[in-house]
Amino acid sequence: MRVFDFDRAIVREPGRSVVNGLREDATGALDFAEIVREHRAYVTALREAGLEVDILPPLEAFPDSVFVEDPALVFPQGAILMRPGAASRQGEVAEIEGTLEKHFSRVLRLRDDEDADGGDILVTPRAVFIGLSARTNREGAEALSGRLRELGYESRIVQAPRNVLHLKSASALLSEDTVVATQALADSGIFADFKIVTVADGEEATAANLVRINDVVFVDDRFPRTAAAIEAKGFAVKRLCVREIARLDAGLSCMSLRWHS
Ligand code: CIR
Repeated sequence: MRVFDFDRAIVREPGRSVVNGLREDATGALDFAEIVREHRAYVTALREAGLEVDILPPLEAFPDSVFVEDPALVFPQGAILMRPGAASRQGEVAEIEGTLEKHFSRVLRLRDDEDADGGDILVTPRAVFIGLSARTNREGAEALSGRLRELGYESRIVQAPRNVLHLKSASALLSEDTVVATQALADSGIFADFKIVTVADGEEATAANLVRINDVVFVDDRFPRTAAAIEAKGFAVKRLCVREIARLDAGLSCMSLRWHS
């Protein structure tokens, strides 16, 4: 089985409070109805890709809880409850714990001072990359490395780019030996063991905030030239609109937890 072979996913519907979610650029009001439309289209795309999707109810007390990728990590061998680096998101962990216990017989945990967001974790067949960022600290990264070892995974702690929220805001796995990344991340050498498709000139770093699911790569439709570069390498691409969701510093990987049961 490949690390991007999935048959199950967990998502959470956005609550009305999602418009108050964290964002670097807080200019302009967010459009709740549009966020709901984009989220629904994403869930439909997951189903079309062959996944059975567990849809959790909205949590108004946690505006960013639609981004279920951050409070947990999931693998066929078990799940790890993370410790989001943003204070307003830490309660999301307890909210998803019961769902994970329902799906996984092993659920591992981090301690309170061990901050790590799922958005900083890039799973590859060679190692699980853990990005140090404003949300993932050294203590969190090292503790997570230990939990991953318990599940049978080797990890590598790397520096996430400073101009984006998470490591996976600017990189993703495309195949067992290929990643997509910004030119700056490619130049940093962290992906020296991989073939690299770089984000097209003139497109934002977040063009690499995409996700491979089974045989299809979900790409943000604002980035046609990066999508074309991925297609040119022989990958099937599904273009999805996440314009409004992207205003919350989020993208295609953030909205689901995916695993093979
Ligand atoms: C946050 O700042 O936490 C949310 N507004 C966006 C989280 C995006 N999550 C992800 O990239 N995994």
